[in-house]
This record gives sequence, structure tokens and C-alpha cells, in this order.
Amino acid sequence: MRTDTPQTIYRKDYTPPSFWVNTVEMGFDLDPQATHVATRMTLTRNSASRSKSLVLYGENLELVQLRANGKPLTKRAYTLAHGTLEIPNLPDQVTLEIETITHPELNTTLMGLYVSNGNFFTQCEAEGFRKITFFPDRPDVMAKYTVMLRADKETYPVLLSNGNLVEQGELGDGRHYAVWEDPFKKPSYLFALVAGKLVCQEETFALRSGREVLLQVWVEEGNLDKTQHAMESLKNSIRWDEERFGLELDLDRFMIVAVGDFNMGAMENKGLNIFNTKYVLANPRIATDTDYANIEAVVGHEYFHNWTGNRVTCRDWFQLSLKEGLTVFRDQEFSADMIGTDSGRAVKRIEDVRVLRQAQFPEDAGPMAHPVRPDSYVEINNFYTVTVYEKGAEVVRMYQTLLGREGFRKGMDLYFQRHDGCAVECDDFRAAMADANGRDLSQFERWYSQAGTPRVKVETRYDSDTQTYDITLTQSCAPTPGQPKKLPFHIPVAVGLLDSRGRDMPLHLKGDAEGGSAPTTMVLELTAEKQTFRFTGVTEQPVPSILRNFSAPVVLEADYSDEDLAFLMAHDSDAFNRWEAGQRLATRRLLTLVEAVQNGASLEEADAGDGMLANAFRATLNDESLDPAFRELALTLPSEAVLAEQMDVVDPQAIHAARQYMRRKLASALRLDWQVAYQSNRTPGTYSPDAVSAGKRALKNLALSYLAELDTDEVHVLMQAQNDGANNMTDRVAALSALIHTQAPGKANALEKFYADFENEALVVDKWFSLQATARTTDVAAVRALMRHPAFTLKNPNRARSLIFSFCNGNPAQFHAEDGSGYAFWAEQVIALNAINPQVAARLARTLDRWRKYTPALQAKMRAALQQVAGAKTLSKDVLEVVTKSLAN
Ligand code: B3K
Ligand code: ZN
Repeated sequence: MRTDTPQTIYRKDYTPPSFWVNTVEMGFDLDPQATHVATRMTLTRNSASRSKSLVLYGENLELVQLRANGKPLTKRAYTLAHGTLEIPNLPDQVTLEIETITHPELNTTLMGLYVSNGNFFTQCEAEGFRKITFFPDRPDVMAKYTVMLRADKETYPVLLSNGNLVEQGELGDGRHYAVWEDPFKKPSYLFALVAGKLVCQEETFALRSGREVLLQVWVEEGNLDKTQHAMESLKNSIRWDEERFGLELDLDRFMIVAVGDFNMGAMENKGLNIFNTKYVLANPRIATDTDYANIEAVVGHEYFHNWTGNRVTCRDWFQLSLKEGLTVFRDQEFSADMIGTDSGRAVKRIEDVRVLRQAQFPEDAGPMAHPVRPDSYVEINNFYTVTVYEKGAEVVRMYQTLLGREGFRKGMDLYFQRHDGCAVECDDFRAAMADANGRDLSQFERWYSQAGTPRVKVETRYDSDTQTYDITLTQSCAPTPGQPKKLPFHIPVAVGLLDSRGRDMPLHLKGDAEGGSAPTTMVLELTAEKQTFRFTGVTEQPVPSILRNFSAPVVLEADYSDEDLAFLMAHDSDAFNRWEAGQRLATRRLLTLVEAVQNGASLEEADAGDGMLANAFRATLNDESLDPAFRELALTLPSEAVLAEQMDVVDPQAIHAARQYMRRKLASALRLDWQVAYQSNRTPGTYSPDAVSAGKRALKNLALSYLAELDTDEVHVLMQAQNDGANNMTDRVAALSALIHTQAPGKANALEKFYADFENEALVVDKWFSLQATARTTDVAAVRALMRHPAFTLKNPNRARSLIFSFCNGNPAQFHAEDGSGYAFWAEQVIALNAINPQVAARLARTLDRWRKYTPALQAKMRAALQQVAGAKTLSKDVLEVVTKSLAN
């Protein structure tokens, strides 16, 4: 916590460290009140550095002793101010010994060493290691670590750290110790320790090379019935990285540990991944299909970091997307490959693009917009964003789209060949891709340096005389903070042409060599501001399918007619664009209705006689050739957040009213079809989270949620029966969520029973809170009442997110109540959280960053709430950065 004006860090100011660290030995005497840490490191002066002094960082530490080459340093031999310890006049080779004390139990920030439910955990990325000891805590300083943990044996029977267990034993007086050695050099942010009462599921696993490794999933006692899926996911991840990228696990032991108090999803510490329980624990009773899929993705993600992040790491935190964008891309591909089918891959792609549009496009258009490789930050933790992660993954995906799978693999191979064991930059990755494929990717650099979502406008012209078809693409990108003008991006645009029967036409691009069979999808490379691509031999007027599989993270402006969209929705061989066409059609209708609401017109009149959307939806719903999972996505209307993005001035109430009207309309127009879909997509028998069963449940439960809009006795019975008879959490939650949106007589009971059934399952209690937080009838007063529930606490991030974040981000119509009560509530919670956990508080602070996009009346109230937070007496730099940037002109 600081009150002085926080410093901005710039990428251009990077300088190499004055010393390298070769080895680090650490001894921990673990005690929740005061943990004593003794660190011995050997350092070598970096001849390439111009600065003479050794710079170490430390936060909230008591410095007990400092010795250089065995001699204590007096206070005159160093300076210590603002978390920086500077030691001048050291020899070129030096051994430094540091003793510090930290107070884990008082540490509510969940960074550094902290206590959760009586056990010790650490979180060091990005700058948490400096809360454990003084250290050159920056990712380009990589060292070999040996760690000795000492603690009371009864209270802390399990002692874990990175790498291999090399020794353990008794210390007398009821204490014991363990020594861990990590054979690989690593930056301090990958350090971890865990100590406490934990149990594990373990297995030995044979790598492709034949080497056997030990895999462990550690949890609190009582949770061993929930580790199987994480273990399976880990084994699948190891196999996948061997097969797809030829990358093998480099350690003899790989551990996953689950912790209930955690700021994010999980952390890739070398050999000792620490996970939020949400991304480990699963069984059919407590976890939904989505939970199962998320666990697989996050286990994969953290495992894949072992190469992309750990073996090759980041030179500085501006390069964060080097490891995060790449690793998200890898986990997306892994999940898609685990489903295995083409249509399954498309479903996964649609889900990923939905996240991008719902969260990243708004970020790119708001005051916190930043390039994938940012140029500056105040608090690095604020830059673990959807831009760095998800847009970063899109950037990596574009290499694969441009170079092909094989070309991409060649680039990856060269990247590891060149940089294994090093801390590098995004530019090094791009260079490896370019050099391995003999391609010039210099313009592609702009994806890293320019913020904002490019817009690509499409114009087409068919000439029946010459049988040519022209596609003209024009790109532009709106200004973002600090970047008024943008240069053209290198954009891969995958296109196909459909004939009048909906079949793919063979593509011949003018100027391309003929020969071989003509492709039906072609990647056009848009590099100029405006470019025309001419197709020849086009025998009839086609309907173009543009940006297939979402080949670039752009907004596509194409003036399709309604008929074209319905046609593409019915015929496009590209499943992504098939989905996209339906979403466009629905968005168009919904925006018309929003306008009607705003003008006080009747929605029935505005919509009179228009059956096009309902007919298209019906055709999709009943098309048995399509996967249920795809149908579920296609029949889900664009979210209120996505609709808001389409408007110049956002009116949350009008959006909500229009979308609800459309849901009711589709519910009654397709009533019989929903009923049939409900019945025919049941999944009787033993629960399995596989993609086919999950897809059926998703479609069945979508049908239930539409039917719930009708609020009839018949539907009440259906929901109640599902609620009472469900043998898995997916169906149980879906039934309860449908129930609470109706007048069903059993709804209050069902809510109570759900709590009673699961009150000892923290992750399910989170679901119980978030279901209520996002219910249409839940207003601020109801949320405040829920906060008084004995199970609620702000201190646990999952719980805070389940209620407060769910309400502020997931219930727009109530949160944006006209009286501003939602904003006042938000300000209160940001300030309260700031005192406990700045990282979590700063995430919540982001909720209002797009205040300028709302109606003037809402804007004024939002600004007042932001100012209230900005004016709070003590504010972390995390929250201060967000509110300051939000309010800036
Ligand atoms: N690398 C971590 C994120 C750390 C966040 C620090 N505030 C998890 C991940 O992306 O895998
Ligand atoms: Zn990551």
C-alpha cells in the first residue's frame, strides 16, 4: 500500500541487470506468525551492464542480517528505501547472505508467502518473490535453486518445493525438514513452496522416450475423490506436447497442488504448479461440464508453460504475451484436439472467439487499451489482461494461419533451438517464425505494438461477362490511448465462395499459378490499407464467406442482406461462419428492438410479422446433422455485453428488455421444437463429461431455459423434476437457474435445498452465490443481503468473485440501475477489497472503465463513483492505476 505517486515503468528504459545470480540456497523456518528465511546466493558481475551497484528488491520484509563474502554489511554499506536495496562496491564474484522475516498469516494479498486454511503457499509471479527475500526479482535473472524447508511435523507433514526431493529427515523437537533441488535455471517468479496437511493422488507415467515420471495431485484431506480428472488432464497434456510439438517433460516429478485462496486460476511454478481449487477439483456431484473443460484447459495451460514460459522465459514483463499468448494458443489447440472432431474444433473456436469479443474487444476500445506487448505500466499485475492472453493467442494463431501447421512447428523448433534456457522478447519469437519459413514478417510486428481492434470492411463485385469476382478489403483502426494513428496490419483473411446451392466453389486467384486441385478456402493477406483480390472462373454470383474460422482478431464490416445471412447460416461449410451468420442476423434484429425500446415504441409492432430469425433458428435447432454443442451455441443470443459493444451509447435497460423480448418470442415460436430438443438430448445413465454428452446437456438445458421464459405450470414441473432427479451438477445448476427465473412454487425451496446439500463444498457454494447474483430479479439490496450470509467473505477471492463480480459484471440491467445504487455499491466494494487484496480490487475496478460509453445520466453517476474510489485515503497502485486511467481524458 502506498500513497506517493506511483512510478510508471517504460519498456524503452530496459537495462540489463548489474549482476547475474548463479545459485540460490534458501532455508525456511516456517511459522505462520514469523517465518525466518535465510538466503545465500552467488553472484557474478554482468560486464554488459553499466550500473555498478547490485539492486535487490524487497517488500514488507524485516531485514535481520546481510553478509557479503561472509562479512556482515553495516548500514553504511548499502541503502534501503522504497523497496529497493542497493549495494555498491561489491567484488565481481560475491556470495551474499540475507536473513529476513516475513509474516505469512497477516498476508491477505495472496502474493509472496501466505497461509490458506492453515497451510503455507506461495505466489511469486509477477513480483511476489520480493515479499519472501531481497532479490533481483526480475525475469531475466535466472538461477539454480536449492531449498530447505523446516517446520513442525504434525502441523505441516508435507513439505514441497520445485524440482527433486533430495533429502528429508527429523530435526528433533517435533520438527522435520525436506531439501528440494531444481536442476533447471529459473527466474524467481517461478519459485514455489507448499507446506501443510495435504494428501495426494499419484501415478507413475511413462514418457514417449521410456523415462518414468512421478505425477502427483495434492489436495486437502476429503478431496481425494475429486482429483481424477485433473490427473487425466495432466497425462493428456504431457502426451499432447510430445506429439504435437515434440516437447518432453524435463523433470522426474511433476506436482499440482490445489489451494482455496488464490488470486487467479493457477500458476506454472517449475515442477510445482499451484492451482485454484476451482481448476482442480471435480466429480459429477460438484462440477459442471464447463468446470471439467476448464480444468482440462488450465491443467494443460500450466503444464505447457514448462516449455513456453519456464524453459524459455521473458526478458522483462512487457514481454508477458511471449509466454501467455503462446501458452493460451497451445491450450486452445490442446482442448480442440482432445475433442478430436472437426465440428468439435469449431465449437471450441467459437467459444474462444466469444470470450475475445465479450472481454477483449471492449478492453481494446477503452481507456485501459494497450498493445499485446505494452509500452508502459504502473502495476504489472494490471497487465495480466485479455489483451495479453487472448488477443496474444490470436496473434500466435495468425502465424499458424499464415505459415500452416508445419511451418508453425518449424518456427517453434527453431525458437527452442535458439533460446532454450534464455529470457527473450516477443521479437525473438517472431524472428524464429520468419527465419524458419523464409518469410518477411516485419509488418506483422504491428500486432505487438499497436493497440486497438482493426476493422476490415468488405466490398464485392461480380462481373458475369468476365466471370470474375472482386473482394476489396479496407482496414482501419481507431485511436487508442497514446496511439492516435495506426499503420496497416498484416491480416490473414480466410475466404470461401458459396454457389447458389450453398456449395463451396473452387477458388482461383488471378495471378496465382494454376495447377493441382483448387482450394475452397484461401487465406488472403491484407497488408495495405486497401486491397482488391480478383477471383477468376467464377461461374455465378457467389455468396462470400469471409474471415473463416475467425482468421484474425478484427471486426468485419460486411453488408450482407438478411437473406445472405440466413443462407450462410444454413449452408456455410465453415462452422464458425455458420454460427457467425446467425449471430449477425440476431444482432441486427436485437438492435432494432433496442431502438424501439428507447423510442417507447411497442416491441410487438417493431417486430411485426418478422419470422426470419425464428425460422432460421428453428431450422438450426432441428438440423440433426449438426452437433448438439454447435446448435446450442448457434441458438444462444448474443450476450448483453456483446450487444452493448455494437452501440455508440449503451443503454443497459433497453438492451435487456430487447433481448428478453426476443427470448420470449423464440420460446413461444419454437415451443414444440424446444420440447422435442429437451427430450431427445437427455443423457441417461452414468455421467460422463465427454464433449458429445456435454453438448447434449448444453442443448437440452438451453431448451429448458427458453421454455422457462414461458413460465407455465408444465415447465415448472419439468424444471422441478430435473432439479430433483439430476445426477450431475450441470443439470442441477441448469434446473435451478431456470427455476429462479420463474414464478415456480418450488423455487425458494430449491435454492435452500441446494445450499443445504452443498454447504460443505466451497466451490458449489460459490455457484449458489453467483446464480443469485446474476438472476434478473436480484438488485443491489438483494446482493447486500447475500453479503450478510454467514458463508460470505470478501477475503476469499473465489467467494468475492462469485457474488460481487458476478453481480457487477454479469447482471448489467440491475447493476446499471438508474439511481446509481449499483455504482455506489461497486465503489464501496473496491475500497473494501483494496485494503485486503489489491489485485482482486483492481480487477473489480475495471468494471467501470468504459463509463464514457453509457447514457449521459449513467455516465455522471459512474464518474462520481470512480472519483470516490480515486479519492480514497489509501489506495494500492493496482487500483490507483485503473481508476486514474479510467478518468483520464
Ligand atoms: N502465469 C500465471 C499468472 C500470474 C498472474 C500474476 N498476477 C498464470 C498463467 O497464466 O498460467
Ligand atoms: Zn499462463
